[in-house]
Amino acid sequence: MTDFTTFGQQQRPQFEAYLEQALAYQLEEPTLKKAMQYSVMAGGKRLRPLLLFAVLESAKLPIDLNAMRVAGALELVHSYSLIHDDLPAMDNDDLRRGRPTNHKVFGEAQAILAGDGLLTLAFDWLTTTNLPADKQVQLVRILAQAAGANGMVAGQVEDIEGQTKQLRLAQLKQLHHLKTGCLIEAAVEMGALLADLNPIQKAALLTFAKYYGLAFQIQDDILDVTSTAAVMGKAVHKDAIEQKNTFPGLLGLAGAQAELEQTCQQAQQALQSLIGLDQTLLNSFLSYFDEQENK
Ligand code: GRG
Repeated sequence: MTDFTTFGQQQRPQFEAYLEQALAYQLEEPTLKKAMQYSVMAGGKRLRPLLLFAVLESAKLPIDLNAMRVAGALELVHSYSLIHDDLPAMDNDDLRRGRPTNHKVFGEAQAILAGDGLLTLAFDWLTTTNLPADKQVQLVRILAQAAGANGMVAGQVEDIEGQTKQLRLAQLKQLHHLKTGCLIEAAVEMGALLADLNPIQKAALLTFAKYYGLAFQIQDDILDVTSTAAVMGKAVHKDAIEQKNTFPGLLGLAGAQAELEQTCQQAQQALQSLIGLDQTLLNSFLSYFDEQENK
């Protein structure tokens, strides 16, 4: 069984080729096409698609065109969320994935529309696979719930509102569960659905994803303090300047690092209760956090 780094190196090229070809084939309006392609094809770790693929790999199932399209839908939603998050009315960022943000290149109006186009295209993709209709409906529902008004959008609202008040640790965790965690959990849940896993396996995977998503956000907050814009491909030290609620802000840097370690252990424990699947690959996804520590 391969590890996270090797798996990513193996899967990213064919996934990106799929994205590139699907967007080139389907999109028509030239300005919108350019703006949508600009953000989707700007690199990125492709973490959510890789998580979905890893669930299939753990069940010894092939990563076929259906899986590619479903994972593509996740990446489209993720890319939309980053475009909108970077807008002046939201986080107001100039740099993303090492390049000028979408609105810096195409203007605010086109960036909003590129995000709208990506969000809706994701659901088009979920309903144009060769999967049975009932699975397509379930996939639509999982993604809509994770990305929508009780998921990522609600998290973004809480994030904006939270800027003017001091949050407690539980509130901060809930905010990030909604803003970042829900989509990570959806990736795993969609993989479990494609793999026809049983409810016990699915529950263990969702618990893993819950802690993985939280660890991901704690790490992001830590890197905002410890890393550089050159390494991260986006602005850093913004959280302190904007007096945002963060894990290092609430717990101190060492406290946030301890919280990260504990959260990774909880993710690992969830995997240990996973019966009938090879846990090695998903377990190795936790090494992402060790790699980031040196950045
Ligand atoms: C606009 C409705 C709406 C929501 C935006 C996800 C999000 C909500 C905002 C992103 C803000 C942010 C930087 C959160 C930190 C964690 C995170 C999601 C980082 C970006 O995801 P990565 O690291 O990005 O997977 P790449 O570039 O690798 O794809």
